Amino acid sequence: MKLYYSPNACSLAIHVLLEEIGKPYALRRVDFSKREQYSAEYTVINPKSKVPVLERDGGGLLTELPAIAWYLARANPQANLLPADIEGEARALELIDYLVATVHMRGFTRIFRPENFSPTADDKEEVQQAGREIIRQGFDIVAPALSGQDYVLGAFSIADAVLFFLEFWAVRRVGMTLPANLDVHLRRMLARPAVQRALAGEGLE
Ligand SMILES: N[C@@H](CCC(=O)N[C@@H](CS)C(=O)NCC(=O)O)C(=O)O
Repeated sequence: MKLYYSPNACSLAIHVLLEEIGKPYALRRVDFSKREQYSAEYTVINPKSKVPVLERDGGGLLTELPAIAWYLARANPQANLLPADIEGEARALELIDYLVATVHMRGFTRIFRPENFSPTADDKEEVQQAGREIIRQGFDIVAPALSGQDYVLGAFSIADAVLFFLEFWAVRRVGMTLPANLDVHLRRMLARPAVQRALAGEGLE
């Protein structure tokens, strides 16, 4: 398997999951600073010009973080990355969709790419502030799931890897203070050897 990634992009969640699974995989960096995601070579891999992309051993390419996370969990049941029951699996997907579609795409993207949300540069501060509010609301909605348990669905799952990169971004890229439960979750994630290997593999600490 090969992961197309960019350091400290949302592909970090998939990188963590590959480390949790523990099978051999290759990494292929997509250099955003050179706008490589828009290159002719890369748009053959992903016409959406995004990471992550997972190239499976059979050669099939898979895009979209939630789909890749779900695929890796189902293809590697021995890694216990998803609850075994249908209710638990649905809850994992419910949470991941909210985290990616709302907290990442509507929240963090407003901060990192304000120009995508307003044609006027003067609106930058307002757009970014709205992004912070969306993130804060999202984190407040998710935080109670961590009351009295170590991981969002009880046992470690793909949902924790997704929550992790958002917590990591909030602290390291935006300088936000996390709700207490998420702060503890972030520390717990940072203590996992698989997370440490993924961060080291991307040149992050
Ligand atoms: N819906 C996509 C979003 C992926 C995404 O937004 N990736 C960002 C990095 S966090 C990206 O590749 N951005 C490159 C660009 O927009 O130029 C998914 O879930 O995989």
